[in-house]
Amino acid sequence: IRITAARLHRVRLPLVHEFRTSSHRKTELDHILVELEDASGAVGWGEIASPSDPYYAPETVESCWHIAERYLLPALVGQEWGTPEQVPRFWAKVRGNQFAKAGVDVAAWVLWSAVQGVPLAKALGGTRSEVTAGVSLGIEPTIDDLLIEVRRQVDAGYPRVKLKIAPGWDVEPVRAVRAEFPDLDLHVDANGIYSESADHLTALVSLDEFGLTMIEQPFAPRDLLAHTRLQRAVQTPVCLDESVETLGDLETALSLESLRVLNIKVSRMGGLTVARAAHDLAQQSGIAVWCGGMHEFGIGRAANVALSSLPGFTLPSDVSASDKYYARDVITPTVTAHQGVVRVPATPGLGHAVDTELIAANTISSTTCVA
Ligand code: OSB
Ligand code: MG
Repeated sequence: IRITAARLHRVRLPLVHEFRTSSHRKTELDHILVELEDASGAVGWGEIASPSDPYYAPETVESCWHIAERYLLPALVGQEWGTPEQVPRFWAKVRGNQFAKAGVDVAAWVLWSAVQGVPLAKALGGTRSEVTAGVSLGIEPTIDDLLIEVRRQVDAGYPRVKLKIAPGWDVEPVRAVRAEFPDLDLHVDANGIYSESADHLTALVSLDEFGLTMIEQPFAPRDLLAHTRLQRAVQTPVCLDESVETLGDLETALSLESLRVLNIKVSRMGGLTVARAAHDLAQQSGIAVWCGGMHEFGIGRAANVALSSLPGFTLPSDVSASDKYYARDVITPTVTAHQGVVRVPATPGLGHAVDTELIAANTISSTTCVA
């Protein structure tokens, strides 16, 4: 395959419900859609799902645009390649910038699987025809508001709920949700906001009494030893998200016993090839994995669904139906869930048509790179 043209589209969509975490607050999202075209005219789409501010990871929408436009697309366009595993080599010199890389990597996988006539999930080695989704709920103004949101999602059929926590919004909201939903598969995500101060540790250890499935990323990304120490002190499995950007990070975290569960995100790991390798390593190491999300539009969401079809993804994902996030999504049909179950498409490539009209109507800026 030879890419002859590559386009970036910065697209803005409003969220149906404001989302707040310990690190950010959003009512609308700007994601960069990546469109790769090969010499035969075939097209593959990917999505750069970076948050706008550098609070989850160091990247921003602007940094992703810059890296993709200046480094990733020029390195790829005009080059000959056989399989998508070869694509990241073109930008091997570029350090970090996983979100930017992930969007281009996904576009290459989508293009390649479409040209081969195989579903993206099959191309990756996926074995499931359906995957189970949970939901991730943000910090709400009050505990009553949170209970309303949990009720809404449980009624929609989602079997697992994750709650964002932060100091001052942890033990009490979890206690309230647990009291009303005693059997719910429930876990918490702190996005790295806690320290090992006495009051923070008291709160984290107190969460042990609520039968949570996991505590996700309590401490800052590089603080692997803090996660190791917490895991020794609590029964609840510690899950890593932000800490694991590369396979090397995962190896280090495994050898330090910093985690018992891994959240694998296509965006955070720089694409499907690395995300799949993380899945393989976790599986060999006996660590349960699940697929996390970054409020992706339909293109990134469909890639997450495809990744989740790999055999090691045994825990419910954060890849909920499009309508939890957006009134209109950029693919047709949109991603849907019935009782929390999402079907994995069996048609070639992405398995969804891309709604180029909706994209054009919501595009803020675009650029093209040609051979
Ligand atoms: O930590 O998983 C996270 C959203 C933005 C930034 C970080 C995270 C999240 C989510 C949302 O939890 C998951 C989703 O529903 O896409
Ligand atoms: Mg997380």
